[in-house]
Amino acid sequence: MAGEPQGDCLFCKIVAGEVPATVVRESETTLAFRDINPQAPTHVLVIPKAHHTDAAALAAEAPEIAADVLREAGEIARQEKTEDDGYRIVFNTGAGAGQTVFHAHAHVLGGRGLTWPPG
Ligand code: D5M
Repeated sequence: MAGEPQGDCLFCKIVAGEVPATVVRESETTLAFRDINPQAPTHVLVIPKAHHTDAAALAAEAPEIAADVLREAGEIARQEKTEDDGYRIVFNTGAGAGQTVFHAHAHVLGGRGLTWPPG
């Protein structure tokens, strides 16, 4: 069921404390931790604590929490001092777009010049 923890989900295990992560922010509904394979000086993942498979599912199933994820992403940019130079919030959605973990997550990337279009 939407929002319920999934036993085989890596990010549910991070929320449960069963897999370690470098947590940088936490709210009642969200957790933010450093990406294990950083693509920029700042590369933080913001996830809903509840399990939703991707950003679109999150927005449909729990729109308030989708808003929490976006607000936390902005707070991370401020905390990491990437706000003034610009930063990127990315939701890879679907395997074809590079999504490898099917628990919604925002990548917050900053601290270097970011080109467009992305690869
Ligand atoms: O992004 C999934 C991201 O999750 C990818 O950038 C690596 C990251 N990842 C995978 N395992 C971990 C752990 N254990 N800690 C922190 N970050 C992790 P996607 O958009 O699905 O490709």
